[in-house]
Amino acid sequence: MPNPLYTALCGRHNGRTTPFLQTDSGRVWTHDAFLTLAGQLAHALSGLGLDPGDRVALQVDKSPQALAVYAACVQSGLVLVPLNPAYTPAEMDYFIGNSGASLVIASPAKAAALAEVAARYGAQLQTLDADGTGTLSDLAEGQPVDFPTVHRSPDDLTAILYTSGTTGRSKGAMLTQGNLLSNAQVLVDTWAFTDRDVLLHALPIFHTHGLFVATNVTLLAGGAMIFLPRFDPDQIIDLLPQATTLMGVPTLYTRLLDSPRLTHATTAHMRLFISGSAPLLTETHKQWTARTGHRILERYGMTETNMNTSNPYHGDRRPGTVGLPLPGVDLRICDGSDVLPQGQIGTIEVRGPNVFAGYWGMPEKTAEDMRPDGFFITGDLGVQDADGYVTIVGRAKDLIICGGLNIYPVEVEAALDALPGVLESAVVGLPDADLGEVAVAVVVPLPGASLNPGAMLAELSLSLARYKLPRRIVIRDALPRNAMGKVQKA
Ligand code: MLC
Ligand code: AMP
Repeated sequence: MPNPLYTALCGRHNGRTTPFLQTDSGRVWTHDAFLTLAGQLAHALSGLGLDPGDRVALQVDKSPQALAVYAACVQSGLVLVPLNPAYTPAEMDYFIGNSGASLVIASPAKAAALAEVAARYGAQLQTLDADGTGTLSDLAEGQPVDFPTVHRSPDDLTAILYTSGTTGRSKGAMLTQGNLLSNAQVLVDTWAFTDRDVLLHALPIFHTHGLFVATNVTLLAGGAMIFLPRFDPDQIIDLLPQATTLMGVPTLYTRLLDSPRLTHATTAHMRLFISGSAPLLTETHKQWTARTGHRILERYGMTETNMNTSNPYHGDRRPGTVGLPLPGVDLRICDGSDVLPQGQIGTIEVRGPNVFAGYWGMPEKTAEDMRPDGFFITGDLGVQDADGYVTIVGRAKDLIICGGLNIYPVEVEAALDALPGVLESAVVGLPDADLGEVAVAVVVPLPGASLNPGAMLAELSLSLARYKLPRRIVIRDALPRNAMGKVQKA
């Protein structure tokens, strides 16, 4: 049955005994072994009564088995909803309820806390641990290895990825088969990936970067990944001689630069270093070149759009820019509904087969961000030079990107404001050499109230994932406001 994404990424690897995943324990999953597991998982999922189009919420630690759940969902037409293991049960409540997930796959350690949430929404619960064991694996074991691939068209949904809104609750970005496949094809060509590539994979697999960019590109090219549970600079440097490519957020590159072991010699086997998800400082780019002889290739993307621009593989990789619009991507710089002439700063808008199908169950939010002619308003501020290179100069959206993870001030402010004794708060991003930006909160107490930042953070951690917690809480009598009464975060 036609299923363009599964056919392109996986179908042709059946029976291939070439390495696909190598873990840090030394275990190697061949392409065939990976697809066998995915097929068995697809049988297990369909045995649970799941039908094509049903949502599967996946909140587990990174493992080859977790990645195989993704392949199983693609093959069986299920819609994957990958979620950060750092999310608290309170945050999960929203994602499970909003996505209408039929199944929640959780790590065993979280299963008890999530069972109640899953039950509230009528979802089933299965477990999958970092070592690949769990009730889901038990169900998959012994299943037939060939699963009849479910018919899908390019417009059918493959995944919903939640991206917090700058106002209101998180929005589920609906990504179709066509979005993911078109982008993977363009990236394989643009970055010259082949079946000889070995990608060092040290990113989480609940985001576009680690899940789609890294994995889809590798599967499509027929290459392999060294699949690491987390980022450890020393381990990466040990493994560089076995790899050809690395994809990372800027923090990975700055942490690698901190190691004296990063040299021309240790990176000699590498073909390409790619950075994205947050701004790579020109300084980092230059230091990297001086230390290794390699020019980091920076690209720009979003959950809603996959990858939009990239510096060229063969041409001039310009530090401080995110390169040129990818083939098939239309990009323009706008001020409101006016398209600005080249050289002027405005909001970046993009259109193309990479752009998502809208926000799950939120047609009005989709309409706010989508122009009638199909351009998506990214909320990033940029400028394009005469050669077409795009530079991102800021964000129109109130967003902090900390180590490649997004923190939405409005969400943290709402949690702070709900604490006893708090009148109001503002969360701002401050520059940070390691993480790019970190969140700092300025909090105004109610008259007569006395606030304890440590106790406030402990309280916040019950509802918010730890990476969203402000690094510092500063107590002030008032927030600076402009004549309109708007808080002056700058
Ligand atoms: C970890 N912590 C963070 C954090 N990462 N806090 C803020 N921001 C982060 N990014 C916190 C943890 O909660 C923990 O707190 C403490 O720091 C140490 O945790 P850790 O797990 O040891 O951290 P570390 O391994 O150092 O992780 C840092 C990191 C990681 C940079 C390697 O955050 C990471 O892998 N980031 C990549 C995210 C990513 O893939 N983004 C792509 C989005 S897709 P405590 O209190 O518990 O000690 C996208 C589109 C596109 O943007 O264009 O690609
Ligand atoms: P997310 O919502 O997690 O997909 O984050 C997308 C946002 O990350 C974009 O809208 C940009 O603000 C930012 N981003 C991604 N890549 C880059 C980059 N290379 N340079 C600067 N910002 C980036």
